[in-house]
Amino acid sequence: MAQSTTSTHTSSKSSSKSSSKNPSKGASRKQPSVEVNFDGLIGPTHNFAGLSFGNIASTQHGGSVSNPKQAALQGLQKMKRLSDLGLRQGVIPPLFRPELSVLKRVGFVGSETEIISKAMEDAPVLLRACFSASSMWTANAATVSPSTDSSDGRVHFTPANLVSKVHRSLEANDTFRILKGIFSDEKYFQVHSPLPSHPALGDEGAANHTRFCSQYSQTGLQFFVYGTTGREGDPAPRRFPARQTLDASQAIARLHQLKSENVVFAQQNPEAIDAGVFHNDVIAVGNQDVLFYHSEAFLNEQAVIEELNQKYSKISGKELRFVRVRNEDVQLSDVVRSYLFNSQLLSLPDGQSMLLAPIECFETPSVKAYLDQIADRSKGAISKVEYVDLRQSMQNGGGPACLRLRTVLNEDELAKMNDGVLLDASVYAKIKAWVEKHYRDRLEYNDFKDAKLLEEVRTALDELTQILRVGSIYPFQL
Ligand code: SUG
Repeated sequence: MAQSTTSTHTSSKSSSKSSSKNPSKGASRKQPSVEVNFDGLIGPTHNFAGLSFGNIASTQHGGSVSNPKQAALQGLQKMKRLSDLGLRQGVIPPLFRPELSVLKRVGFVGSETEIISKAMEDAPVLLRACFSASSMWTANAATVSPSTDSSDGRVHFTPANLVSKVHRSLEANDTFRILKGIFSDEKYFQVHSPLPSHPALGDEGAANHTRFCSQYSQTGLQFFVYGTTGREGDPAPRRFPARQTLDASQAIARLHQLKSENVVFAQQNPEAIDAGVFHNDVIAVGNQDVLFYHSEAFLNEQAVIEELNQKYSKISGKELRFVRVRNEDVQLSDVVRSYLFNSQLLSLPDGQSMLLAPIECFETPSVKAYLDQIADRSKGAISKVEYVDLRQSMQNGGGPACLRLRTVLNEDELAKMNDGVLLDASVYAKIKAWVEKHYRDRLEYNDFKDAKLLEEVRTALDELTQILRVGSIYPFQL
């Protein structure tokens, strides 16, 4: 299926040890940095619950039978592909689901099976929310700023509060703990608390954040895209909710100690949100000096592009490359159907840039026609395309880019993080065997009351913490 192929290299875990104990700005700047994609491993309760109003795929597939095993293997295969391409790949373990503590907090009592049966009758939406495996979409886990950009020379993480959807809001505190566990050395990393849980500070993480740079180890320009200012009279979508606010984006930039000259805030086009573009990463993707985007992505497109250009050239002395797809070439409805812009834009070790696109792009004629000519159309900014089958995640509105959290790290930082979560051939083989052993190949709503399911999940996740060497991270292990 690959439109073009690349020679493969196997990535290996970082073996370098820290040469500098002081992550001063100067020291970090001189070191080579790499982008590490941390993908969310798809959890054993992956199901189609129709929980995300405004996300068309989620609504369309609500109530269908899911295949958690296939979902996890599809996601894992994508991680393996990146690793084989010579890129650094990490794994974020799934959160434990069902999150029964929420059902207890809203008054359900009794044994686990009693709580679930009662919730099935009285609070089916909440029950579905508690079973959701939505932490797989780690582009929404946090916003990350590399040490080169932050005044204190540390890597900053802010877990997203995800207040817009109840099932997603249940992720924030656990994500905080997991990130804290992986990036625990406070000399190098700061994991902030999620922003306060209120729609006025609605934050969806890296799905609305892009960083431009000439090389990963250079200072970058951080681009925050929000859905609404929240102020009356300002442009806002009418049909579907805007999930990210300007106040939230500004708060992240402040927490991460970014300089105002290195930051651009832009509003998403409300009409795009109303067409099903619930995050900016459904309509734009950037990497290094390239922004690949659709003409309907931003309100005040011209002003946004000018500000990006101006700030980027001040930082780097170079120009950004914009690859703009017009509505005449690919209509907004095809953007949403195919998830063209939810592709991963990757810098390969040989210097080429590759778009890793969902297979649905291959199957959407206007998009396929565009991608067949991508090297010419982008004037070489995007060299080639490869397609990946992530249908299980895609049916819930999550493409390749949703499944990964990009983190730029230098050698010291790689050495200081918990490297058990970095993918190599051995970790890959262990996770694959683990999925094949523990996961079901069909799951639907009625299965939630099966007491065996909970036991299966506990046994599986307990084993996973040993494979990834993350210690006891789940409530049932404490
Ligand atoms: O938040 N879907 C997720 C998809 C997240 C995609 N992420 C990015 N674009 N970065 C969401 O809407 C659907 C769950 C369900 O309906 O069962 C869901 O949560």
